[in-house]
Amino acid sequence: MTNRIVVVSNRVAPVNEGRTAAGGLAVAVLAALRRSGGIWFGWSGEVVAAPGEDVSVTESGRLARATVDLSERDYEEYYNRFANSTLWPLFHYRVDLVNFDRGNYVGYRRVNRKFARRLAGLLQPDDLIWVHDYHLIPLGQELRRLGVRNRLGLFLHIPLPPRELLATLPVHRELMRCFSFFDLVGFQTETDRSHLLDYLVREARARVEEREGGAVVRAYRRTFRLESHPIGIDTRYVERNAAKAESSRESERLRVSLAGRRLIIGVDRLDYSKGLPQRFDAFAHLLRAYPRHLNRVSLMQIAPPSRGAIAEYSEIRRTLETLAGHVNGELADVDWVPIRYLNKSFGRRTLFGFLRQAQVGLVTPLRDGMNLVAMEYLASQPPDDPGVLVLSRFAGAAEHLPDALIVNPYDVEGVAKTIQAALAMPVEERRERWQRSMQVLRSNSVEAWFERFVSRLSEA
Ligand code: ADQ
Repeated sequence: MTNRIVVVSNRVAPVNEGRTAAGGLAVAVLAALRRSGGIWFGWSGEVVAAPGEDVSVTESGRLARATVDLSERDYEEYYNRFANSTLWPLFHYRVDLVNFDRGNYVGYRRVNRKFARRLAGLLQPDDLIWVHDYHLIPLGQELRRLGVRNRLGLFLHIPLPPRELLATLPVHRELMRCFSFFDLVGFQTETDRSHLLDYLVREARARVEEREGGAVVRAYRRTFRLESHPIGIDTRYVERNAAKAESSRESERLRVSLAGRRLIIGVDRLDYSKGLPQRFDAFAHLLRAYPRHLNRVSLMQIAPPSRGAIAEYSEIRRTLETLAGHVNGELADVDWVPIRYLNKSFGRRTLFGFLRQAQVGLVTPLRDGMNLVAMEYLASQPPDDPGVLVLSRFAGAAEHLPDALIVNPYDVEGVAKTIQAALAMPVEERRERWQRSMQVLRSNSVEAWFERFVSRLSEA
């Protein structure tokens, strides 16, 4: 008999969203929960004046969606402040952007405690509980305090920085100890896993035994495992839909507007971790250093705004507007704009159609847990004439996709040169690199990732 799975994440995707709107992760979670039976627990996305103690449960077949609302204060302290203005920049190595305030940490702990209390009431003894991401690192400890003895797993979707950066957080000791209350902690890369191991050995005198598949750690009088489990995408779905989207109205509009010119594409949430100013600089450098590309190549950067309530996010938005304005003002022609900069979202299939048309996919974050767009770009390519992925060495994806052209996003001239190499690459080499990358993506789909983690958790 398989255990029931309880997935816990900050936000719960609507169950009936289906494949069109939901991302790969939501689709994989929903598919797996439908099979095994289970619960998806988390915040409803609603901020209300006085949230009750109740959990709102909607069932659909063997799957239940269980959500709680947040108060204005919880939302601010837990979500906007501690999770997104402290942990997010710190875990992306941006110590300069960290805003730490003890009151916000208290709010973060309070919301984790509330989540634990409400979740505990829904649990059965054999449930496997799988918690996702940096919003909920203390949830394991809070559940254990309530006497929950179930198997508990945590997967961190974002990077985990080196010990010396973690130590800048005034509450690092309390926070890092929280990892020990899970039976299994999963990371996107070996690098992230090694950073936590190093922290635990040096700061908490952990004893570590490396075994096949990961490390068994003894620290804080607990035993737990640290493993790397890179996430994937729904590869077949992307391949199929990118091919279909080729003839969509939106793809046609893009094709007509390009009038035979070549396309470089970037798709990211508007976030300072994604390296967008450096990317615009690199593209401008390409045009200046190789003027034959003037009026021949465009960069289309799609970047829908996110986390608008946080100052650093409005700032990066202003920086990019100014930068795109300068480059376009300097280099545009009557019938051509170098940078098409779009602050909006598109349906997933439409997006795959756009990715398919681009000869170069430019994925150059300064730091990224994995980066699914890199994978979606590859899976969207036409097999007989695939484009080239230019990928930052600081994206987790670089550890798994060595056949991309790997760049240092801080090296503007180097990135420009690599884009030039991508644009000039002969079709045979493009095909070979693409096929090798696709083997990785096909064997590690998001479904395979989900099943692997659950199976490791059930053995933990
Ligand atoms: P994100 O930081 O959100 O995810 P990413 O991995 O690139 O980054 O995923 C973004 C998803 O949103 C992709 O599926 C993409 O197609 C979609 N998307 C982006 N812009 C869009 C637009 N304009 N319109 C429609 N869809 C858009 C976090 C971590 C990553 C990690 C993932 C999964 O920061 O490092 O890869 O979780 O673990």
